[in-house]
Amino acid sequence: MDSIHDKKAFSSNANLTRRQFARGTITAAIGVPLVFLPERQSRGAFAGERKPNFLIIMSDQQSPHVLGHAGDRVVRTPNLDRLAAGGVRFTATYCGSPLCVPSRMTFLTAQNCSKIEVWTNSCVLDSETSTFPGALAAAGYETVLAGRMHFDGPDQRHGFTRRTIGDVTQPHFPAKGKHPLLGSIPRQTTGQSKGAVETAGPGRTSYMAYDDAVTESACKFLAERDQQSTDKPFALVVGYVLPHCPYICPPELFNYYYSRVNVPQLPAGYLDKLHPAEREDRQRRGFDELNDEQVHIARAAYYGLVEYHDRLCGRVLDALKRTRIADNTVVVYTTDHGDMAGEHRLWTKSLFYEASAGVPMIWSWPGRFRAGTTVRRVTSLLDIGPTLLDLAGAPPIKKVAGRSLTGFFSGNGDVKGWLDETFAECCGTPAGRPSRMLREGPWKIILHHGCDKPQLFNLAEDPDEMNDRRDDPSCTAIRERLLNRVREGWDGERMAKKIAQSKERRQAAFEKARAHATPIPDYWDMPPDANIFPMK
Ligand SMILES: [Ca+2]
Repeated sequence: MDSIHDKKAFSSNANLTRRQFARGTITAAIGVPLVFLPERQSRGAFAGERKPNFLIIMSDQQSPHVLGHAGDRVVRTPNLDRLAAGGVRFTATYCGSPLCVPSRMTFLTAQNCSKIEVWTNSCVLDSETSTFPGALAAAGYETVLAGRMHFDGPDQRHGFTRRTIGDVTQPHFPAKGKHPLLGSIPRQTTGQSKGAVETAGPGRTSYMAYDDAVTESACKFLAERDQQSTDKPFALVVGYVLPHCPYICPPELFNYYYSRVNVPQLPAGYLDKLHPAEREDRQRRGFDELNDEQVHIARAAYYGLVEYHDRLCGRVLDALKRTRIADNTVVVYTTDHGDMAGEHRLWTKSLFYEASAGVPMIWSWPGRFRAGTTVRRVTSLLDIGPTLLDLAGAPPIKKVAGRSLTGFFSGNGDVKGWLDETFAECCGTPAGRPSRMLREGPWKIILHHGCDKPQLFNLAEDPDEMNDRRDDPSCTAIRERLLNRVREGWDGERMAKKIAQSKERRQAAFEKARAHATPIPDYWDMPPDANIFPMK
């Protein structure tokens, strides 16, 4: 590990004065001057002579728990661990919705689902809504998308000035029949029910082929950018589809993890005490019908996919390191939402448990951001856009829910007066109920439309969220206060109506597009033989 990024190097410097830090006069053992910036939280706090480039890696369905630096002792993620050790890691970051399209559109716009009216994978983001790629482009950035963003509808850019490779998701995805990218692998392996777990194990899928191609495309962009003499900064988003299910991974990785992963078990009586909305959801998705061996196989495959993904991230990070622009490039790693991956004996997403609604978030700018910092404050994927605009010294997008994180990147890694609060919304499964989550301090409250009582967890006392306090008499006051807060400005009935309307509109649009054989823009061509399953 590079000693400048070593946590120990910082702890041994803990007694140095603020003035010494601010002057940047301390020299690390390897002779590289450490640059410490004074604590500033204003716009453009890190603005220098040159605007920084941005490399944002966004995976799909990466559990915030299944990462070496998050404490998982089984998974091998050396590349992301190295990025975290050299940067600022956030441990309480949430997505705006634990489902692909709404999460990504809230990420791009820094606005909550109800504000942009995107709650499901059939809701289309209005092209007139401001996005951070659009705002960066207006500020002089080349905004480039290498890979997936799961845009629905005809606008496949939303502020990106170009795409280096098409998307893996077809905007005109057929409503029924075979998955266009998975050959003979059942379509439900990409879904959110027990079918995603029943077909799992060693093999290869087009999702791996896609991420290989995305990696190549991103590395090529960085190498080409290194050769160009231009002052125009870039913001490159590398959009991966892994470790999204199918829970199918290469045999060598599957075998490695099959002999190492555990099979989570539920405490006795747990299912009897479930909140009615969760009982309904579990029954509909059929997760409790899965046996231990099915859980074991899918978990091993998920771990294998995470390692496969980490290797690809390593290739992109190494490609950046080889360039002359690395020292002026901010790197961000995150995902659109997590995966329960067997925790609570649940799978995939559309749940507000930490493994599904929580996301990893790492920020790195060697020599500028304080390395080895862990931030435990409550933050959101919606904060990424405002932070990038702040670092770019660009005008912020007005009236957004996201907040700039730049104050966390220097000083002691804390921001005085930061409000530990974030909201998320969901209606992500067929026949799912509209629901809204509020995380406030140690508390998480989940309001399910049509149910009398919310779910309530205290994450400080119960980090695994096994003890719903909805009926706990000692929590009456906090429950009522949070219930009022989570109800504020939110209408589950209206949300359900709008979602139904969006489905009808989407169906009509797709029928029209198919009838006219409209070419699909920005779509990736799958190579032959991309799917092999099962595989020895
Ligand atoms: Ca997703």
